[in-house]
Amino acid sequence: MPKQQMQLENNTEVLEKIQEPTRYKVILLNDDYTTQEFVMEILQSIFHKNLEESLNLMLQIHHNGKGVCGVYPYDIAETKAMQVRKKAKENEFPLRAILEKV
Ligand code: TYC
Repeated sequence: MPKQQMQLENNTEVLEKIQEPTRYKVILLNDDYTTQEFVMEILQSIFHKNLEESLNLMLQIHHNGKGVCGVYPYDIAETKAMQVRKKAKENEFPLRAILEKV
């Protein structure tokens, strides 16, 4: 194999090895039944937003239909989405959380 080509392949290999793991957006979807207070409580307790951030994000979701609550490695994103679903179920709200690849 010509030296240049080998060099190129080696660099490609190195570049692949140092890629950061894919991260995932946790997205909350709007609905007509979950209360605004409950969504704010979710944003504060699970996504560590302060009062102002949680109000702004909740209103953004309310008006635009969906909103990004945070970006995390897969396991953390999935855990947070599950925590949202569990709390929503316990409180009998239809609030939905989905993941989307960054
Ligand atoms: N639209 C809801 C209401 O007016 C509030 C809401 C906001 C629900 C964000 C879900 O992800 C959501 N009660």
